[in-house]
Amino acid sequence: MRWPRVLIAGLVLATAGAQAQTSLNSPPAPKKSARAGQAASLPLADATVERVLRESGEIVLDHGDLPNLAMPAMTMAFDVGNKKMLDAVKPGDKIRFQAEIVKGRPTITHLERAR
Ligand SMILES: [Cu+2]
Repeated sequence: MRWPRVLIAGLVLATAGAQAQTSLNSPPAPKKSARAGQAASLPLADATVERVLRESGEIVLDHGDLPNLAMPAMTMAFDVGNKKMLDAVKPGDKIRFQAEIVKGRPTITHLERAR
């Protein structure tokens, strides 16, 4: 037996209507919260990536002054606050970053490419 065309059209319209209703009623996407706490106010420091040490989860940076850590410019290894940072950079990359002491170790808490 064939479905009457009118019935099929009605079902399609009803389904489309339900979807439209759903999207109209869905709440707006939550706004991204502002970066919390101290990190937001730390200045970005300049650095060049020297090495990426995947085994130990560290990045060696030739970095400029880090006033918040009372550190002059030097080359040293930092822990990463997020393992994805290890994939985001390679030796020779110029970056801007923030570092803080986390669990007693200097740790990159923010990292972005230098423009
Ligand atoms: Cu240092």
